[in-house]
Amino acid sequence: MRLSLEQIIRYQTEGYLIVENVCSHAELQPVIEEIASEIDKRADRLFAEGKLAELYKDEPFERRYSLLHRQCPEIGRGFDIAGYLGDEIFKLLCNKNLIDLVECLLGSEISCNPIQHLRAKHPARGSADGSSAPDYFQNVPWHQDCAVTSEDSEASEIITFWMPLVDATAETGCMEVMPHVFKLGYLNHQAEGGTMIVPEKLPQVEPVLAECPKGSLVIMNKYTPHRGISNRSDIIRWSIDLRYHKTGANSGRSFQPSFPVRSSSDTGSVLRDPDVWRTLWREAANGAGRKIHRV
Ligand SMILES: O=C(O)CCC(=O)C(=O)O
Ligand SMILES: [Fe+2]
Repeated sequence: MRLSLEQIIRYQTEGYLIVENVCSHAELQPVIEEIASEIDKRADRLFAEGKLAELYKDEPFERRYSLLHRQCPEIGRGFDIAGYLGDEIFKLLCNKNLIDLVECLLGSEISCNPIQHLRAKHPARGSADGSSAPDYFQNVPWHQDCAVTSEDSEASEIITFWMPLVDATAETGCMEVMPHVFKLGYLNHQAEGGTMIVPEKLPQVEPVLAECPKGSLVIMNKYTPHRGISNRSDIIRWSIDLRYHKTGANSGRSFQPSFPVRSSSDTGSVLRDPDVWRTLWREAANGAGRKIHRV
């Protein structure tokens, strides 16, 4: 799969692009099953510890985790890509269709950036009991992804690929983006309220709703302001956000592992073994707790 010249021009002009049908539902299914089995493991452990009264085993992927999380927010502790390091998510990081698109924007020497997340945006309606995550975690405020990279990566092009595991719509809580604004470069951020552009610096630009069906992608420049809107549906808005940069460029997270996913000059350098990837993350664990915001 390739981006057309028109798509490349649109991305380079507007600072974001929605690309449909990148991964089939069949390709995403093993990733979903791996996440579901991680949830199952966590739930069984918390149940055995007496922290969960109900396991909701028959509830679907789109609902079960919220019901468990409402009973016991501890189920979400460390629940992220680097928190479970599964084979199927590793395969997705290296997915051919996805990397073909990355290649259209970055060329053929590509590394997977360690800034990568699995997000479960819970239905807003169920969270009134106050036991859920703070609002800014659920509805990510206006920010540029550059704000969570170190300053020495300013020269690096680090591109975000955001992929929902359910249809991301205005109702389920898709993203909103500000087109063209990346041209302003870095805007100051504050950590209070969740990493966000300082209110006085927020551009007065009409945002665009970035609705994105399951299997499709939102691609963003690291200076494109974006935010997540509230999930008004009754399902979880599951999504995965990944970033890629040119191999050799500063990743903005030098204390976490980047690894080559494509190379035309040295195909042997491409990391294909998830065990090696897991080892890299385990070795990086002592970097945990480092400052990841800039101002
Ligand atoms: O998933 C969201 O709502 C926000 C995600 C985001 O900010 C990102 O992927 O960079
Ligand atoms: Fe972001």
